[in-house]
Amino acid sequence: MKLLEAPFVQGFIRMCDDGFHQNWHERNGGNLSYRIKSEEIESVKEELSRDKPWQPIGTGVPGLKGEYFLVTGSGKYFRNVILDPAANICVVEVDETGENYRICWGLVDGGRPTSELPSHLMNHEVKKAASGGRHRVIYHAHPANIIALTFVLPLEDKVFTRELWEMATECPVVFPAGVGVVGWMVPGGRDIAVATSELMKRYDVAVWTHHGCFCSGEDFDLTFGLMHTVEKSAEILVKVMSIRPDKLQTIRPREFRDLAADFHVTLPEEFLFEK
Ligand code: 2HA
Ligand code: ZN
Repeated sequence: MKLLEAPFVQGFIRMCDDGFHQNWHERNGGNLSYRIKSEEIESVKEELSRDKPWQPIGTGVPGLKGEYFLVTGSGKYFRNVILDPAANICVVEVDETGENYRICWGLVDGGRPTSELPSHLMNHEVKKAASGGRHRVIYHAHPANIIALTFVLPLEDKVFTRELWEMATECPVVFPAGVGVVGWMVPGGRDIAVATSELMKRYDVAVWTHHGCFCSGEDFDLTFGLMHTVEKSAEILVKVMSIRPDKLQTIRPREFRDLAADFHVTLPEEFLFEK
């Protein structure tokens, strides 16, 4: 099969374009990675090269040794992915030590995989283990309302989780584990990767203070839908806070428990505190 026609590549390209049209990817902002299934990589193997040098990831991901990923390129713009995927995204392979990667396809005009490769791969390693191999997509975006909230809410998991849950009845069903918050850190390196992947052991969503958001999911629909739901909820909260300083009514802890019972989700009691 032609790599560019493979359904997983088409799904990846569509998600980049959808994210751009949501206004989550100004300039070269954001990055996306997909852990490719063995039958998918097998179906495109004629187009994979073994000639490029191994390069250090900058962290160790032994749980991903031998795996292949489709990832956006460092400095590349999401808005250009649909026009020229081969110049803006790439397939990378992780070596048998989990310390190095090499480019097997793409970035035809040169370049490197996303500057957030350490965060993506450490999150993949954690989510692969935590989900029994089901999670395959890690998505980083810069949605304006989530970022805005990091200036006005305390940077605590329990505050972000509870406020975002209250903004739409679907939210506790879509992200029942809640939302983790990473304080401000320099992006692109191992430290922020470690902090994020620590939160990802428990959550599918991590907010990066004054920067953006990371989401993890099983496929492109679920992961894009998760970012979309969190950002929509943040938008409602920004509107509510703009209209008046306090809510006249909201969803109460008892109502969250009723919802959890009917929708068969478990909501941690620590997020159902009385206010
Ligand atoms: O520019 O979003 O976090 C890509 C990024 C870095
Ligand atoms: Zn970013």
